[in-house]
Amino acid sequence: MIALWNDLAGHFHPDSSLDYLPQPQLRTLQLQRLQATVCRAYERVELFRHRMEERQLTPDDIRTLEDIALLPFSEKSDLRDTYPYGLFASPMSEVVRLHASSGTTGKPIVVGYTAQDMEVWRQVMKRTFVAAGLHRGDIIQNAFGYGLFTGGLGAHYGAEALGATVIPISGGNSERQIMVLRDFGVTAICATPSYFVHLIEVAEGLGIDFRQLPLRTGIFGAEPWSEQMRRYIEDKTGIKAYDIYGLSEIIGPGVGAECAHQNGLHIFEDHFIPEIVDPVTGKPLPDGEEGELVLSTLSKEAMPILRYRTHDITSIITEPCPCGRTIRRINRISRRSDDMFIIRGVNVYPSQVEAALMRAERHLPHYLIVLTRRSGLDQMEVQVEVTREMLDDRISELERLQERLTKAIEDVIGLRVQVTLVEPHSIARSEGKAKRVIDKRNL
Ligand code: DLL
Repeated sequence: MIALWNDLAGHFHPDSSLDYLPQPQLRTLQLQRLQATVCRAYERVELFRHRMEERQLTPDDIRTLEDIALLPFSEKSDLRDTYPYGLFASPMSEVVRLHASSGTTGKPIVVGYTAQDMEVWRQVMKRTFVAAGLHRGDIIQNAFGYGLFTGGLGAHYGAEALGATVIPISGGNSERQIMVLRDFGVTAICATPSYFVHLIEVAEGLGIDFRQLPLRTGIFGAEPWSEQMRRYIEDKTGIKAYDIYGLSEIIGPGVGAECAHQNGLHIFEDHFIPEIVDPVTGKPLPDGEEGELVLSTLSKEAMPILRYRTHDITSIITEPCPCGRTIRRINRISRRSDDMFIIRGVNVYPSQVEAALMRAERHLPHYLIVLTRRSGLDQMEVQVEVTREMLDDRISELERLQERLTKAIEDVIGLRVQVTLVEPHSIARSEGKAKRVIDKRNL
């Protein structure tokens, strides 16, 4: 079986033609790779072998793609419990790269890559850039953080594979970012959407208009952002803003990406199998239904992952994309199942609040949700930054704005919450993933 693995692994196509493989061929390739991955995980990773044995499964039971549903799930806690290298299927002598993701609690999770995994990563990131219309000759400012976070180096290697010029600026130092954007003839930028919104503001402060620059494409991901936020970015800057998706456990960025139609993210299905399951029962849901995304890797050597519960909520789009890519799409990930908080019995997701706010007032992208508890009752406050010009408005206009935002949120979540208008720049900006919720209820 390992021989089959090596044989398959040796035949990665170095271009993006795999995006257009006829479906039957794609499914055959997926099945071969799934079978090889299951073998590798079973033979080399104790946790997967043990879980399969518990279900009296052997790799030979995976005969069709549908049989994937027989396999056990894996979770972030599995990576924590086996920290640091317990899920590795390759000896350290073959692992050429490590990344880690800190998460919110406790130990980080550690992920590893062989040289072959690095090549796959380069290729899926190259395909990500191609899908967004980038090519050799583009000058890409890579403002994803470099380091243990997968965003910076993942995008870097993909940009090089594309043959573009990459500027490895990483996140932060915003004024220098704007200088580089202006002076280096940058045509595309990679960043978290929240950091790019911050850069728009810094540029405005410096009197620089993005529309006057060669910049035409933004590659944004690593955190949820709404369609309204995309519109804000595109309107303000005249660029096209593309959504890209990925997670460290699976490879980093490069799991899925939008094409020119900006209508869902194509999953690189020759390397990853997406499933949608009910977040509570774990039962597979039919295509088109919303649920939790579960991903399996098909070609990872160092850390093959079977049926990983991402906690990201989305659905599979079944209609073919007008771009002609045969790899299927998922809808934008607007929320995570574990993002949800409950206020007075109502389930609320931060992304609902963002969408409501920006629908009501499209030029106020800086907000923060603060949860507190008063006399045993949960309270939710939404702080929204107003612009300098608004500060000159009459009080009554600010009151009207506040009421409009309150109503917009109420319409979406069904609860009247406190909306507080706050001064420009009073909400902390992030260089990476934005923190949208501060929960003070258990302090
Ligand atoms: O955020 C990898 C990445 C880097 C993706 C750069 C895109 C661009 P992690 O730090 O492990 O990896 O975080 C993964 O971030 O499970 C989602 O909850 C969230 N996420 C990533 N991309 C998106 C997106 C990187 N486009 C977690 N929309 C994932 C919404 C996203 N959420």
